[in-house]
Amino acid sequence: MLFCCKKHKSASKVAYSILYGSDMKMAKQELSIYIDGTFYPKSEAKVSVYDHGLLYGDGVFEGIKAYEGIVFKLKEHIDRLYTSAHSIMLNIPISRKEMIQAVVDTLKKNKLKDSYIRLVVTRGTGDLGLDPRKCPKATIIIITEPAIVLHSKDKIERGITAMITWVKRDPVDATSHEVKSLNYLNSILAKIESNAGGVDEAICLDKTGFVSEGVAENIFIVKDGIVVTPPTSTGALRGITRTAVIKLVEKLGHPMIERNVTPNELFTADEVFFTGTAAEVTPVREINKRMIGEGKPGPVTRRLVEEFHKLVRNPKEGTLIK
Ligand code: PXG
Repeated sequence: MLFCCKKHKSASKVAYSILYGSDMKMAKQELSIYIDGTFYPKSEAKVSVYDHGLLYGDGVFEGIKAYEGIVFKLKEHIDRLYTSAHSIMLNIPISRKEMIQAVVDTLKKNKLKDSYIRLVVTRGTGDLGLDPRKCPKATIIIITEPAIVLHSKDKIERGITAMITWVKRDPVDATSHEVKSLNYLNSILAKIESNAGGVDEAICLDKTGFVSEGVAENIFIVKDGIVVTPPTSTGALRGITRTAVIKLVEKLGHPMIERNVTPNELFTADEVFFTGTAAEVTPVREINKRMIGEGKPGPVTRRLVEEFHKLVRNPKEGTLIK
């Protein structure tokens, strides 16, 4: 028995308020979750305890955001999902086009225009034992929630605090974040350290001591007008926001370089910022108690925050929910 409820059942047990569109109309309706082509009410959306995504972290995922009816870079996220799946030899039983449609359908079903979308493909249900051959078919899950806020508006305006943690980014010959897999313990450990250290975010180095990325964000520095970001060979994810921001930096006329960055370069940068689907462009004002630049978001970062907000609302940069 895979799931515990009947197909296309939409009756709600727990009333859930969805903020829909600009009129903020409250609709008392439980969110629907897509599992393998069927919608389930959130309270009844379940997968088997024998799913290898749960048992072994065997699977891949994407975190995507929709802004005002446009799913930002949906095609790119779907491409990365299938690339990640290819890398771990996981066969996704539907096409990329069908997956895009499934995401749009889930958003429409939930009447969401501004949303955080979590797309998960696990190895599927199988017997105990980690051999993926035990799982005949992958499980596809699409969760769409009203948009999440990682850091408050006030924090973004002031810049956040961060620390370099002892937790090294998993190397590229291990469960590297080059693949967006369900193995996130490396990032979670780093996050636990930043929580314990009383700062907003953690920064991971690679095994050789170069800066890699945050827990779920890529990192950039600005020094003397030049913008630098570490390569993915440090075990960092090729972030979709990272790619978009690299293009924005170039469009704004700043030199943009991808190269190794040392912790010293972080401490002495004029500006540091994170990028990510949830993080968007987040200025960093302090790292390991060292003030970054003037201790507030610098001009390049501020401009990028502004431009990024415009970019995500540009219909050409995403897929329309229609
Ligand atoms: N590095 C890592 C390890 C990530 O997990 C990024 C960088 C930024 O990539 P994108 O493509 O988003 O620019 C990520 C992204 C979540 C969540 O729910 C995680 C991510 C994105 C959205 C939501 O924790 N990770």
